[in-house]
Amino acid sequence: MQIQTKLDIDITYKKSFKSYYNFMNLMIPILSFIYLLFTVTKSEEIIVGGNENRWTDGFAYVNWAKDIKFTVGDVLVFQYNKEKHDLYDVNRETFKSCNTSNGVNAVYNSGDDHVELKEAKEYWFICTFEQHCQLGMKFGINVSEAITATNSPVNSPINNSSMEHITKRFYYVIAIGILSLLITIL
Ligand SMILES: [Cu+2]
Repeated sequence: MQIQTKLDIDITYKKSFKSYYNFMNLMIPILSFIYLLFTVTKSEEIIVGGNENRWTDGFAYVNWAKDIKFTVGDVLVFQYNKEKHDLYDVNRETFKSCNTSNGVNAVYNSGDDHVELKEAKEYWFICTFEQHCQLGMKFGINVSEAITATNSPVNSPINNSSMEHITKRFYYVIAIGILSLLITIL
């Protein structure tokens, strides 16, 4: 009789233990999905040239920029020695010619410029010191519209950039799913 009771308690305990994990197994992917929805549009600060190079001469910014997807809301961070460099936001023609007598949208020279990409369009940046622009201290980017969870039409075509954002989060959800599955098995 005593043994029977102990066994009953054991089974009850195991059952509640199991149902706790079943609950978590369900909740984790759901919470992950909610997280995914709310983080798709998260903007990023992007250090131009990366941590090692920043904004300087003798670095191929065109190559650096071509591997990055820029979306509206991202902030470009230009850090440089302001005695040696500056930053001009220009149009395509001025980008090509490096002649700033016209086609200048904005001039920055603080040495730590944070440029928010407010519109889905092409942006062109150059340095006007010496021959820096001609030697490659310049780049252009194509900024795409950020997809938001709330206001994007369901059937709108998804651009590559936002797709990449979603894919990253998708892998995160898969990883969490596998993890919670392992917890349940163990
Ligand atoms: Cu320069």
